[in-house]
Amino acid sequence: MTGTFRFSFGPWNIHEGADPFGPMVRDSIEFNKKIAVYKEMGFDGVQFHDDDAVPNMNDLSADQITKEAKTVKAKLEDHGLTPEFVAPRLWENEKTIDGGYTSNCPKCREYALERSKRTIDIAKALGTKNIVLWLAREGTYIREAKDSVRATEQIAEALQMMLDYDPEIRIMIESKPNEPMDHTYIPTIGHAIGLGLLTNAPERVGCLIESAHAILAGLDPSDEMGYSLAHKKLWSVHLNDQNGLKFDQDKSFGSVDLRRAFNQVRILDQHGFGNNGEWVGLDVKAMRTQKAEVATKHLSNSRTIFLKLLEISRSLDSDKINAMIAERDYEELDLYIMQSLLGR
Ligand code: XUL
Ligand code: MN
Repeated sequence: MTGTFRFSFGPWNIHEGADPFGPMVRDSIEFNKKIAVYKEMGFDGVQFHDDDAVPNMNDLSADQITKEAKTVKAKLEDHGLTPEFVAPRLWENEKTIDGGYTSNCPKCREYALERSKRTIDIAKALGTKNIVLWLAREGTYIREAKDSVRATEQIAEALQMMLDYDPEIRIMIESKPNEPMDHTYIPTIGHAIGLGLLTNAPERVGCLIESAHAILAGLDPSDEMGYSLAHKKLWSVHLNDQNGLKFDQDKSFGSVDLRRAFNQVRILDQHGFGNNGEWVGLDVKAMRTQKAEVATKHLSNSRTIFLKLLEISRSLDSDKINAMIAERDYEELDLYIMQSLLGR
Protein backbone atom coordinates (compact mmCIF):
# COMPACT_ATOMS: atom_id res chain seq x y z
CA MET A 1 0.00 0.00 0.00
CA THR A 2 1.15 3.56 -0.62
CA GLY A 3 -0.16 6.84 0.72
CA THR A 4 -1.84 9.77 -0.97
CA PHE A 5 -0.39 13.12 0.01
CA ARG A 6 -2.02 16.52 0.04
CA PHE A 7 -0.53 19.33 2.11
CA SER A 8 -1.97 21.82 4.58
CA PHE A 9 -0.84 24.43 7.09
CA GLY A 10 -2.40 27.08 9.32
CA PRO A 11 -2.20 30.85 8.75
CA TRP A 12 -0.20 31.14 12.02
CA ASN A 13 2.72 29.48 10.19
CA ILE A 14 3.24 32.73 8.28
CA HIS A 15 4.11 34.90 11.24
CA GLU A 16 5.83 37.99 12.55
CA GLY A 17 8.77 36.37 14.33
CA ALA A 18 8.11 37.56 17.90
CA ASP A 19 9.61 35.33 20.59
CA PRO A 20 9.56 35.52 24.42
CA PHE A 21 12.65 37.78 24.28
CA GLY A 22 11.87 40.14 21.46
CA PRO A 23 9.07 41.77 19.48
CA MET A 24 7.83 41.17 15.95
CA VAL A 25 10.46 41.49 13.22
CA ARG A 26 8.09 41.26 10.25
CA ASP A 27 4.80 43.04 9.53
CA SER A 28 1.56 41.11 9.97
CA ILE A 29 0.13 39.78 6.75
CA GLU A 30 -3.62 39.81 6.50
CA PHE A 31 -5.51 36.54 6.11
CA ASN A 32 -6.63 37.35 2.55
CA LYS A 33 -2.99 37.74 1.46
CA LYS A 34 -1.92 34.57 3.25
CA ILE A 35 -4.50 32.37 1.56
CA ALA A 36 -3.42 33.71 -1.80
CA VAL A 37 0.00 31.99 -1.48
CA TYR A 38 -1.18 28.49 -0.50
CA LYS A 39 -1.74 27.11 -3.99
CA GLU A 40 1.41 28.56 -5.52
CA MET A 41 3.44 26.74 -2.82
CA GLY A 42 1.63 23.43 -3.47
CA PHE A 43 -0.77 23.50 -0.51
CA ASP A 44 -4.48 22.73 -0.84
CA GLY A 45 -5.66 22.62 2.78
CA VAL A 46 -6.01 25.25 5.50
CA GLN A 47 -5.88 24.53 9.23
CA PHE A 48 -7.55 26.98 11.59
CA HIS A 49 -7.67 28.06 15.17
CA ASP A 50 -11.22 29.29 15.75
CA ASP A 51 -10.06 32.92 15.86
CA ASP A 52 -7.91 32.55 12.75
CA ALA A 53 -11.30 32.29 11.02
CA VAL A 54 -13.27 34.70 13.22
CA PRO A 55 -10.71 36.95 14.98
CA ASN A 56 -13.04 38.90 17.27
CA MET A 57 -15.25 35.92 18.14
CA ASN A 58 -15.49 36.68 21.88
CA ASP A 59 -17.28 39.94 21.04
CA LEU A 60 -19.84 38.27 18.74
CA SER A 61 -23.02 36.27 19.22
CA ALA A 62 -23.17 32.65 18.05
CA ASP A 63 -25.15 33.71 14.96
CA GLN A 64 -22.67 36.46 14.09
CA ILE A 65 -19.79 34.00 14.45
CA THR A 66 -21.42 31.57 12.03
CA LYS A 67 -22.14 34.37 9.57
CA GLU A 68 -18.53 35.54 9.73
CA ALA A 69 -17.20 32.00 9.26
CA LYS A 70 -19.36 31.60 6.14
CA THR A 71 -17.59 34.56 4.54
CA VAL A 72 -14.27 32.78 5.21
CA LYS A 73 -15.64 29.64 3.56
CA ALA A 74 -16.43 31.71 0.45
CA LYS A 75 -12.84 33.06 0.43
CA LEU A 76 -11.44 29.55 0.63
CA GLU A 77 -13.65 28.50 -2.26
CA ASP A 78 -12.41 31.45 -4.34
CA HIS A 79 -8.88 30.09 -3.92
CA GLY A 80 -9.83 26.42 -4.40
CA LEU A 81 -8.76 25.65 -0.81
CA THR A 82 -10.24 23.10 1.62
CA PRO A 83 -10.57 23.68 5.37
CA GLU A 84 -8.93 20.78 7.21
CA PHE A 85 -9.79 21.44 10.87
CA VAL A 86 -10.63 24.04 13.46
CA ALA A 87 -9.03 24.13 16.94
CA PRO A 88 -10.31 26.13 19.92
CA ARG A 89 -7.67 28.57 21.12
CA LEU A 90 -7.95 27.97 24.85
CA TRP A 91 -4.65 29.39 26.01
CA GLU A 92 -4.64 33.16 25.41
CA ASN A 93 -7.73 34.52 27.11
CA GLU A 94 -7.51 35.68 30.76
CA LYS A 95 -10.12 33.03 31.60
CA THR A 96 -7.73 30.26 30.53
CA ILE A 97 -4.77 31.28 32.70
CA ASP A 98 -5.12 28.10 34.76
CA GLY A 99 -6.27 25.87 31.88
CA GLY A 100 -9.57 25.50 30.04
CA TYR A 101 -11.46 22.32 30.86
CA THR A 102 -9.29 21.64 33.93
CA SER A 103 -9.23 25.16 35.34
CA ASN A 104 -9.87 25.30 39.08
CA CYS A 105 -12.34 28.15 38.43
CA PRO A 106 -15.87 26.92 37.48
CA LYS A 107 -16.69 30.06 35.46
CA CYS A 108 -13.47 29.64 33.48
CA ARG A 109 -14.32 25.99 32.74
CA GLU A 110 -17.71 27.16 31.51
CA TYR A 111 -15.98 29.68 29.24
CA ALA A 112 -13.81 26.89 27.78
CA LEU A 113 -16.83 24.69 27.06
CA GLU A 114 -18.82 27.54 25.47
CA ARG A 115 -15.83 28.58 23.37
CA SER A 116 -15.45 24.96 22.20
CA LYS A 117 -19.08 24.97 21.04
CA ARG A 118 -18.42 28.11 19.01
CA THR A 119 -15.36 26.40 17.50
CA ILE A 120 -17.64 23.60 16.35
CA ASP A 121 -20.08 26.16 14.89
CA ILE A 122 -17.16 27.67 12.95
CA ALA A 123 -16.06 24.25 11.68
CA LYS A 124 -19.59 23.55 10.49
CA ALA A 125 -19.84 26.91 8.74
CA LEU A 126 -16.44 26.41 7.07
CA GLY A 127 -17.40 22.90 5.98
CA THR A 128 -15.14 20.60 8.00
CA LYS A 129 -16.01 17.93 10.56
CA ASN A 130 -12.55 17.89 12.11
CA ILE A 131 -11.87 19.52 15.47
CA VAL A 132 -8.29 19.54 16.79
CA LEU A 133 -7.60 19.84 20.50
CA TRP A 134 -4.16 20.93 21.51
CA LEU A 135 -4.68 20.85 25.29
CA ALA A 136 -2.23 23.67 25.89
CA ARG A 137 -2.83 24.58 29.52
CA GLU A 138 -4.52 21.37 30.68
CA GLY A 139 -1.72 20.61 33.11
CA THR A 140 0.12 22.14 36.03
CA TYR A 141 3.25 23.98 37.09
CA ILE A 142 3.19 22.12 40.40
CA ARG A 143 1.66 18.70 41.05
CA GLU A 144 -0.39 19.86 44.04
CA ALA A 145 -2.34 22.45 42.03
CA LYS A 146 -4.83 19.99 40.52
CA ASP A 147 -6.05 16.44 41.00
CA SER A 148 -4.86 14.41 37.99
CA VAL A 149 -7.80 11.97 38.22
CA ARG A 150 -10.38 14.74 38.22
CA ALA A 151 -8.46 16.62 35.50
CA THR A 152 -8.49 13.58 33.21
CA GLU A 153 -12.24 13.18 33.82
CA GLN A 154 -12.82 16.85 33.11
CA ILE A 155 -11.03 16.63 29.76
CA ALA A 156 -13.05 13.51 28.88
CA GLU A 157 -16.27 15.28 29.89
CA ALA A 158 -15.35 18.17 27.61
CA LEU A 159 -14.81 15.73 24.73
CA GLN A 160 -18.19 14.14 25.47
CA MET A 161 -19.89 17.53 25.51
CA MET A 162 -18.40 18.34 22.09
CA LEU A 163 -19.32 14.95 20.61
CA ASP A 164 -22.90 15.41 21.86
CA TYR A 165 -23.12 19.02 20.69
CA ASP A 166 -22.60 17.99 17.08
CA PRO A 167 -22.91 14.30 16.19
CA GLU A 168 -21.14 14.95 12.88
CA ILE A 169 -17.79 16.09 14.26
CA ARG A 170 -14.74 14.04 15.10
CA ILE A 171 -12.00 15.13 17.45
CA MET A 172 -8.25 14.82 16.89
CA ILE A 173 -6.15 15.25 20.00
CA GLU A 174 -2.70 16.78 19.53
CA SER A 175 -0.59 15.60 22.45
CA LYS A 176 2.35 17.58 23.84
CA PRO A 177 4.23 16.87 27.07
CA ASN A 178 5.11 20.40 28.19
CA GLU A 179 5.19 24.07 27.19
CA PRO A 180 3.48 26.21 28.19
CA MET A 181 2.91 23.98 31.24
CA ASP A 182 5.56 22.11 33.22
CA HIS A 183 3.57 18.90 32.68
CA THR A 184 0.39 18.31 30.69
CA TYR A 185 -2.18 15.61 31.25
CA ILE A 186 -2.12 14.33 27.65
CA PRO A 187 1.62 14.13 26.88
CA THR A 188 1.70 11.35 24.26
CA ILE A 189 -0.44 9.78 21.59
CA GLY A 190 -1.13 6.74 23.80
CA HIS A 191 -2.71 9.12 26.33
CA ALA A 192 -4.73 10.76 23.54
CA ILE A 193 -6.10 7.46 22.27
CA GLY A 194 -6.85 6.31 25.82
CA LEU A 195 -8.83 9.48 26.48
CA GLY A 196 -11.27 8.62 23.69
CA LEU A 197 -12.15 5.44 25.59
CA LEU A 198 -13.60 7.57 28.40
CA THR A 199 -16.28 8.88 26.00
CA ASN A 200 -19.25 6.99 24.63
CA ALA A 201 -17.96 7.42 21.06
CA PRO A 202 -14.26 6.45 20.93
CA GLU A 203 -14.63 5.90 17.19
CA ARG A 204 -14.99 9.67 16.84
CA VAL A 205 -11.83 10.48 18.81
CA GLY A 206 -8.48 10.19 17.05
CA CYS A 207 -5.23 12.07 17.06
CA LEU A 208 -2.87 14.45 15.33
CA ILE A 209 0.84 13.79 15.82
CA GLU A 210 3.29 16.65 15.81
CA SER A 211 6.89 15.54 15.25
CA ALA A 212 8.37 18.08 17.71
CA HIS A 213 5.88 17.19 20.44
CA ALA A 214 6.84 13.51 20.23
CA ILE A 215 10.53 14.44 20.36
CA LEU A 216 9.92 16.64 23.41
CA ALA A 217 8.38 13.56 25.07
CA GLY A 218 11.61 11.67 24.32
CA LEU A 219 9.88 9.54 21.69
CA ASP A 220 10.46 8.84 18.03
CA PRO A 221 7.71 10.51 15.95
CA SER A 222 7.56 7.64 13.43
CA ASP A 223 6.94 5.12 16.23
CA GLU A 224 4.22 7.37 17.66
CA MET A 225 2.72 7.40 14.16
CA GLY A 226 3.02 3.62 13.93
CA TYR A 227 1.23 3.16 17.26
CA SER A 228 -1.67 5.37 16.22
CA LEU A 229 -1.83 3.87 12.69
CA ALA A 230 -2.19 0.43 14.31
CA HIS A 231 -5.17 1.84 16.22
CA LYS A 232 -6.52 3.49 13.01
CA LYS A 233 -6.36 6.78 14.89
CA LEU A 234 -3.86 8.84 12.91
CA TRP A 235 -6.14 11.38 11.29
CA SER A 236 -3.64 14.22 10.80
CA VAL A 237 -0.01 15.21 11.39
CA HIS A 238 1.99 18.33 12.14
CA LEU A 239 5.35 17.62 10.60
CA ASN A 240 8.30 19.71 11.71
CA ASP A 241 11.65 19.18 13.46
CA GLN A 242 13.20 19.81 16.84
CA ASN A 243 16.79 20.11 18.00
CA GLY A 244 16.87 18.18 21.28
CA LEU A 245 14.99 18.89 24.47
CA LYS A 246 14.36 22.61 24.60
CA PHE A 247 11.47 24.94 23.76
CA ASP A 248 9.10 23.81 21.01
CA GLN A 249 11.07 24.93 17.95
CA ASP A 250 8.81 24.01 15.01
CA LYS A 251 11.83 23.84 12.70
CA SER A 252 11.45 22.96 9.02
CA PHE A 253 10.72 19.28 8.44
CA GLY A 254 13.91 17.21 8.26
CA SER A 255 16.18 20.17 8.99
CA VAL A 256 17.64 18.62 12.18
CA ASP A 257 17.47 14.89 11.63
CA LEU A 258 16.87 13.80 8.06
CA ARG A 259 16.70 10.11 8.92
CA ARG A 260 14.07 10.74 11.60
CA ALA A 261 12.07 12.67 8.99
CA PHE A 262 12.60 9.88 6.45
CA ASN A 263 11.13 7.33 8.85
CA GLN A 264 8.04 9.46 9.35
CA VAL A 265 7.49 9.71 5.60
CA ARG A 266 8.14 5.99 5.20
CA ILE A 267 5.67 4.84 7.87
CA LEU A 268 2.98 7.17 6.52
CA ASP A 269 3.51 5.94 2.96
CA GLN A 270 3.75 2.25 3.81
CA HIS A 271 0.47 2.36 5.73
CA GLY A 272 -1.63 4.32 3.28
CA PHE A 273 -1.83 7.62 5.13
CA GLY A 274 -4.02 10.01 3.18
CA ASN A 275 -6.08 7.33 1.47
CA ASN A 276 -9.04 8.27 3.66
CA GLY A 277 -8.60 11.98 3.07
CA GLU A 278 -6.02 12.68 5.80
CA TRP A 279 -3.82 15.72 5.21
CA VAL A 280 -0.09 16.16 5.66
CA GLY A 281 -0.06 19.24 7.86
CA LEU A 282 3.07 21.26 8.54
CA ASP A 283 3.47 23.21 11.77
CA VAL A 284 6.69 25.07 11.10
CA LYS A 285 8.07 28.50 11.99
CA ALA A 286 10.33 30.66 9.84
CA MET A 287 13.62 31.58 11.50
CA ARG A 288 13.40 34.96 13.18
CA THR A 289 16.21 36.22 10.94
CA GLN A 290 14.22 35.64 7.75
CA LYS A 291 13.26 38.76 5.77
CA ALA A 292 9.57 39.26 5.04
CA GLU A 293 9.76 38.55 1.28
CA VAL A 294 11.16 35.06 1.93
CA ALA A 295 9.36 34.17 5.15
CA THR A 296 7.34 31.34 3.59
CA LYS A 297 10.35 29.22 2.55
CA HIS A 298 10.08 27.09 5.71
CA LEU A 299 6.73 25.86 4.37
CA SER A 300 7.70 25.20 0.77
CA ASN A 301 11.05 23.70 1.84
CA SER A 302 9.36 21.33 4.30
CA ARG A 303 7.04 20.13 1.55
CA THR A 304 9.98 19.70 -0.84
CA ILE A 305 11.87 17.62 1.74
CA PHE A 306 8.79 15.45 2.37
CA LEU A 307 8.46 14.73 -1.36
CA LYS A 308 12.19 14.02 -1.76
CA LEU A 309 12.15 11.61 1.17
CA LEU A 310 9.07 9.97 -0.31
CA GLU A 311 10.95 9.44 -3.55
CA ILE A 312 13.86 7.87 -1.66
CA SER A 313 11.56 5.68 0.41
CA ARG A 314 9.78 4.40 -2.69
CA SER A 315 13.07 3.75 -4.49
CA LEU A 316 14.38 1.36 -1.83
CA ASP A 317 14.80 -2.27 -2.85
CA SER A 318 12.43 -4.15 -0.52
CA ASP A 319 13.84 -7.59 -1.48
CA LYS A 320 17.27 -6.37 -0.49
CA ILE A 321 15.93 -4.97 2.80
CA ASN A 322 14.03 -8.19 3.57
CA ALA A 323 17.15 -10.27 2.91
CA MET A 324 19.20 -8.11 5.29
CA ILE A 325 16.45 -8.38 7.93
CA ALA A 326 16.31 -12.17 7.47
CA GLU A 327 20.08 -12.33 7.99
CA ARG A 328 19.78 -9.96 10.97
CA ASP A 329 22.44 -7.87 9.24
CA TYR A 330 21.21 -4.56 10.58
CA GLU A 331 24.65 -2.93 10.12
CA GLU A 332 24.31 -3.50 6.37
CA LEU A 333 20.73 -2.20 6.46
CA ASP A 334 21.92 0.86 8.39
CA LEU A 335 24.51 1.59 5.68
CA TYR A 336 21.98 0.99 2.89
CA ILE A 337 19.58 3.54 4.41
CA MET A 338 22.35 6.08 5.00
CA GLN A 339 23.70 5.66 1.47
CA SER A 340 20.18 6.08 0.10
CA LEU A 341 19.75 9.30 2.08
CA LEU A 342 23.11 10.51 0.79
CA GLY A 343 21.98 9.81 -2.77
CA ARG A 344 24.41 6.99 -3.48
C1 XUL B 1 1.40 24.10 19.81
C2 XUL B 1 0.91 23.66 18.54
C3 XUL B 1 -0.34 24.33 18.07
C4 XUL B 1 -1.35 23.38 17.57
C5 XUL B 1 -2.63 23.97 17.12
O1 XUL B 1 2.62 23.59 20.15
O2 XUL B 1 1.53 22.84 17.89
O3 XUL B 1 -0.02 25.19 17.03
O4 XUL B 1 -0.80 22.69 16.49
O5 XUL B 1 -3.38 24.48 18.12
MN1 MN C 1 1.01 21.68 16.18
